[in-house]
Amino acid sequence: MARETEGNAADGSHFETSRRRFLGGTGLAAIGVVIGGAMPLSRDGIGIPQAHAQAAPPAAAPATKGPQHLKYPGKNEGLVVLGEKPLVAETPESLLDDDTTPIEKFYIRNNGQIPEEAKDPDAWKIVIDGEVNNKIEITLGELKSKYKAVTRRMVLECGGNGRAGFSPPARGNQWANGGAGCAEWTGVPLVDLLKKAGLKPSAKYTAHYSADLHLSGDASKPTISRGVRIEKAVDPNTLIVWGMNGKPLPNIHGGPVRLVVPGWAGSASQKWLTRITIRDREHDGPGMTEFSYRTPIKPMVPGGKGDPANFRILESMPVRSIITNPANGAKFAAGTKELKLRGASWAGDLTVKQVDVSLDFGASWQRVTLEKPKNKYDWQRWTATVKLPTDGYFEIWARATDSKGAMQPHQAGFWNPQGYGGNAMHRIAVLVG
Ligand SMILES: Nc1nc2c(c(=O)[nH]1)N[C@H]1C(S)=C(S)[C@@H](COP(=O)(O)O)O[C@H]1N2
Ligand SMILES: [Mo]
Repeated sequence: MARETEGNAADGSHFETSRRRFLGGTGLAAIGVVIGGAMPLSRDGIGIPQAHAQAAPPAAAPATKGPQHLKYPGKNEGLVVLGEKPLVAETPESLLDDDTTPIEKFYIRNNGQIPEEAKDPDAWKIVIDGEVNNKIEITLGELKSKYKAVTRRMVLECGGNGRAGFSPPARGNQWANGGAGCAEWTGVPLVDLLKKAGLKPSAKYTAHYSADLHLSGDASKPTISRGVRIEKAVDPNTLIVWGMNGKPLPNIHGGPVRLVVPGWAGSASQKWLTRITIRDREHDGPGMTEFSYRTPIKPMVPGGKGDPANFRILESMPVRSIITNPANGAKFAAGTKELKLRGASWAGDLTVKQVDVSLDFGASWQRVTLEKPKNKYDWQRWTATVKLPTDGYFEIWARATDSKGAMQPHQAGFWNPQGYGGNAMHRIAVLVG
């Protein structure tokens, strides 16, 4: 859908040129330049739009250095590189404006080396073993022909999404809100294979394995091997997928075949899937232990050391909303009286009940028009029209509330060493006139 055609009047091509120049820096930093460098924004103050945090890595990078853009075949150059080895790139919120995230705009998260593309995808083998009555060995070709495929639009979100909002900075890739995307996934519910294999009463947990080499090149070390409670594994929305947006799953996204465990930390969604071992206890592969994908049971002191005994596994992701149009740093003609906003929101295993926006730093809020999800685990798109009282600098804040009543906080809280669960509300800055 050509969304550009339905945006704000000021958001036409004429303006587009100047905005691009305007955004040559790092969004808000660029506004600072435009209005004379007097922007009272700091990374830790309440007035810091999260999008700014994304462009400002913790170790005080020179303020003039903008985001590094991704150069990867088939990928949009607007993606921002968070790490090169392994390759990690996030999607700026304004590039998540499509109802279904196109492959070219979908975020990338690797922990190890990217494998060579499979020469013969249908010959790819998947094994299901462990606490099952009948071990299964199946090729992708057989999986496609013998099982009934489903297609669902579902959010995949990195467990560290929102990490850049933590203060002091948490360890790991400094995601703003773009470690997430919503694609149409085609595959077979994992439960259909588990039924065929026959789960033993002792089956408690899954362990996922794949073909990507560890960064060190040591083939005996799995790059990452996470798992989920058996209840999540048998949820009909947990899929073994080979299709993304109607195309074969690209290699960079784990093709020819991966898991999609929607609503939970993306790390459970093993790419280049080769084996699922059913275990009789919580899995303990790389990414399961100590502080990895775990959050504190009792809140800990920010920046503190943390006691592994006080941590539990992160499962469902928290509620989040993003403003996808306008972009952070957008500039509008003098006299613009209203802005049309678009966004998306999602809430892990839950749905989103309400999204509100504020133009006055949270003093007053206005409810948006929120769409229903297409199917469970789809994100919910929203729109709103806000009135501008005058020309000048405005921040637009958006906050979502999930179906259980939990609302996004103003600041990322419940600090933890690896920065999970950061879902501070998204803020953007716009300049009118
Ligand atoms: N084999 C393998 N699977 C993996 C990973 C990985 O490094 N190797 N990264 C995980 C993490 S942390 C996330 S967030 C998602 C990212 O999927 P994407 O790159 O398709 O966006 O894949 C998960 N599956
Ligand atoms: Mo992730």
